[in-house]
Amino acid sequence: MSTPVAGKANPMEDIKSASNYLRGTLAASLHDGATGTIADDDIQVSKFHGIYQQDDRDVREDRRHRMLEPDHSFMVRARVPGGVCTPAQWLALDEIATRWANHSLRLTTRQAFQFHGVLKRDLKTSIRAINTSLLDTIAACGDVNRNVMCSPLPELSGLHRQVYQAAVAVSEHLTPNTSAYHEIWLDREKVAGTVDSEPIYGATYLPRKFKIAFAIPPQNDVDVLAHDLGFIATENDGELTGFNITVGGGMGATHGDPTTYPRLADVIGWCSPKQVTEISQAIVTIQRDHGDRNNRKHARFKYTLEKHGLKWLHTELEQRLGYTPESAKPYVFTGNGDRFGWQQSDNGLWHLLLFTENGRLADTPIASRLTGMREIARIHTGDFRLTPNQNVIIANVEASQKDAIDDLVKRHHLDTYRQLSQLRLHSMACVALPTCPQSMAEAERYLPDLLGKIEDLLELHQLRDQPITIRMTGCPNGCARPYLAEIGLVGKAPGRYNLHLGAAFDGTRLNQMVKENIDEAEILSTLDQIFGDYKRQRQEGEYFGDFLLRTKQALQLELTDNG
Ligand code: SRM
Ligand code: SF4
Repeated sequence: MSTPVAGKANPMEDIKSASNYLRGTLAASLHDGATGTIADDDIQVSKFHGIYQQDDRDVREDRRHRMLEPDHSFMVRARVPGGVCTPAQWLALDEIATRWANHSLRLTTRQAFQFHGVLKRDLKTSIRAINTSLLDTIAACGDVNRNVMCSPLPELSGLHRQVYQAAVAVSEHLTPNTSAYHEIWLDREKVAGTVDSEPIYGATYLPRKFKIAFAIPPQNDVDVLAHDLGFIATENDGELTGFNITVGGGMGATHGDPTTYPRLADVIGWCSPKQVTEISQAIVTIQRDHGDRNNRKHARFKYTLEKHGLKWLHTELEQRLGYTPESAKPYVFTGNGDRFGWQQSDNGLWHLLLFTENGRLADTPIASRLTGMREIARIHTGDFRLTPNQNVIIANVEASQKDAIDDLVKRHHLDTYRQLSQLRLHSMACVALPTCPQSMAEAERYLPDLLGKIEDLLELHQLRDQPITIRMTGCPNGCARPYLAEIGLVGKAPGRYNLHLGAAFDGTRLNQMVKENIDEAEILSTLDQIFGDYKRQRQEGEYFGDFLLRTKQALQLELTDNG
C-alpha cells in the first residue's frame, strides 16, 4: 500500500489511521452539550458517516462582528444506490427534512438526498430515522466508494433491473465493514472479542473519494466518463450482455493550479456481468495501494492513472484478476440530460420524470413542491428514481393511478417541465452558498435568475426550443459536473465566473475555458454574440457544443483576466 512520505504526510492520513476504523471521538463529541460543534478531527471522521459540519455563510460576517461563533449546523447525505427509493422511504426522508432540517429535500447530482441545517442535537435521531427506512448515510462522503450511480431509465425496465442489480451489488461490496457506524448512530453494542477490519480498504481507507457509475446507452445521464470507474451496459434484445469498463474520470480542479484538472475516463475493455464486482474491487485496491497519500489535491484515481499509464493499469489488473478484460465493444450515447414527462415501459407501467430546479424540493409561496411530493408518496405504489441531473421520476405507476398522480402534480406546480425552455430543462447548479464552505460564488440561488436572462437571448435568436446543457458551480470542484456542459460557469469570486464552452451534448467531450473571471453582463454579451452565430451558421441538427468546436468559435474568443 502507498504510504505517506515522512515529513510530507497529509494530516488526513493520520486522522484516519488514529480513528480506529472511523470511531474517532465522535460519540463523545455528539454527547458534549456545551457546544453545537464537534471536535476538529471528528469533523473529518464524520464525513465517512455522511455528515459535514457547516455554518450559515450568509450570517458569518455579521456574527463575527458581533463576536458570536458561526451559526453551525450539519449537512447529512443519505446514500441511495442507483437513486431508487420506495414511497415509504420518501415519506421518512420528508419527515426528517421537515422536523430536523431546513424544510427542504435536496436531490444531488449523484442520485442521493441531502438535508441541510440539522443541529447537532438532532443528528442521531435523523440518522436513526434514515436507517429505520432501510437507507443509510455511511460512505455517502469520505475517502471511500461513494453512492453508486445508475441510469434510472425505467422505460427499459428489464435491462434496468439487471444493471441496477449490478450497481447495488458493487455498492454493497464496497461499503465499509467497520461496526463504528452502527455503534455510534444505532447504539449497537460491539460484539465482545470481535476486531474490526476492512478487507478491501485497510485501516486508512482510500487516499481520496472514489466514484462509480453505471450507464445504460443511449443515455449518458450519469456522465459515466466523469467517474473514477464506470460501466457502460451492452445488451442484446433487451438482455444485459456485459459492460464496457471506463477508468480515470473526474471533475475537480483548483483555480490557478495546472496540476489539477478535469479528466475524461478511458475505456479499457469489456467484462461480463459476473465480473463487475471483482473488477470494481481490483480497481479500488489499485487506487488504495498506488494513490497519492501525500497531496490530497493530487490523490484521485485520475492522477494515479496519469502518473503510471494505461499499460501499467492493465498489468496491475491482470495480476489482481488473473485475466485480462476483453476488448471494448461499440456503444453510442445521445445525451447526458433527462427526458421529461410520461413514458410507458415494456411491462405496461408508466413513469413521470419531473423537473426539480437544481434539485431543491421546498414549499414556497409559488409552489408547494415538497408537500406535493409527500402527497404523491402517500398514494404511489411504485417507486421513485432520483436522476443524475437532480430531477425525480415517479416510476412504475399503474395505469389506474396515472390520473390521480397527474392531479397532484398539477395542483402542486410540479409539472413545470411543460412550459420551461430546453436550456432550463438541461441546467444544473451545485448547492454553493450559503452552506458550502468551498464556494466562491453563488450557484443554486443564482442560476434560475441568470437563466431567465439567457432565455431572453435565446428567444431573440429563436433558439428557445434548442436543447443546450448549462451547468453552474460556486467553485472549481465540479459538483454539478460543469466541465461536461455545453455552457459551464465556474465560480471565481462573488458575482464572477469562468466561462467554459464546447462540451459534447452527450457528455463525451470536455468543454474549455474561454473567458476568466467575468461578470453577468459579460456572460450575457458573450452568449448573445455566439447564439447569433449559432443561429446563422449551424448545420442541420448540430448541437451548440459541436457547432462551437467546428467553427472554433469558442477558441477564437480571447481569454481575458478581468481580475
Ligand atoms: Fe461535491 C465537496 C456538494 C457531487 C466534487 N461537494 C463537496 C462539499 C461536501 C463541500 C465540502 O467539501 O465541504 C459540498 C457540500 C455542499 C453543501 O452545502 O451541500 C458538495 N457534491 C455536492 C453535491 C450535493 C452537489 C449538488 O448540488 O448536488 C453533490 C453530492 C453528490 C452525492 O450525492 O454524493 C456533489 N462533487 C460532486 C460531483 C459530481 C459527481 O460526483 O458526479 C463532483 C465532481 C466529480 C468528481 O468527484 O470528480 C464533486 N465535491 C467535489 C470536490 C472535488 C473533488 C476533487 O477531486 O477535487 C469536493 C472538494 C473535496 O473533495 O475536497 C467536493
Ligand atoms: Fe461547493 Fe464547489 Fe461543490 Fe459547489 S462545486 S457544492 S461550491 S464544493
